[in-house]
Amino acid sequence: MKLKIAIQKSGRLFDDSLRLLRECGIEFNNGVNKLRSEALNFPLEVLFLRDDDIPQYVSDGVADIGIVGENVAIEKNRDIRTIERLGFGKCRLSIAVPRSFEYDGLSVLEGKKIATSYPFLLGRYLESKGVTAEIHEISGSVEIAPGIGLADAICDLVSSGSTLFLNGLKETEVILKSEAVLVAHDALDAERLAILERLLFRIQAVRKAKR
Ligand code: PRT
Ligand code: ZN
Repeated sequence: MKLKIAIQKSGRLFDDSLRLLRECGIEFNNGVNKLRSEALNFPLEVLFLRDDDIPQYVSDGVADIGIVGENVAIEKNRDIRTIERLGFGKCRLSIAVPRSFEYDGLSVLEGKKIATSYPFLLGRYLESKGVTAEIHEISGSVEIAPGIGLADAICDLVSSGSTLFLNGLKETEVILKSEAVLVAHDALDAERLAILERLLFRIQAVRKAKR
């Protein structure tokens, strides 16, 4: 019996996800085919997937656990449990408007068009604040939307802020502070739970040693 963990195949979370497992003392064959890989010294099998697919694979039980940005974990709105915050992949999901836009509070976005890849998180936030806006879902290059007349504002991930700056935008509201999280299927059997406990113990030890 092996616990199956889904991690991002390539992208911003790939290196740190694999590094965390290695720091937990888990070794892998190099020359893995990058679809799946079995640990040599721990009952763990790694599945390499697109980050967007990880919540579904974990809720369906194809993977038992996964490492994914909290932004993706919440946006996909699947039945999964967040087990542990992992301290890397930090960013924020923010609303931004053109620099010339006179912004004096969220209510100025009433009736406006906001482009985002995070319609669920944005919709939930606007609703909690009692603001009604038109959410325009696009899958990439969100930050160019205001410049080409597609939207009045955007809601996207920000880390340094330089992408916003380069596109003439300013950040006005932070709606989520995100980092990579360990998520789990919500009904793991006892055998899998026992392996997860062992893994979690090591992850927590690694995280403590870094503080
Ligand atoms: O191929 P796959 O679908 O797996 O990858 P992806 O392209 O969807 O995701 P990827 O690798 O870009 O990001 C994976 C995760 O990293 C995200 O879900 C976040 O949890 C986290 N993360 C951390 C970020 C950033 N920082 C980040 N800055 N994800 C994206 N960005 C982008 C942002 O969208 C914007 O375009 O970087 C740009 C802004 O960066 P700054 O530094 O200019 O502000
Ligand atoms: Zn993705």
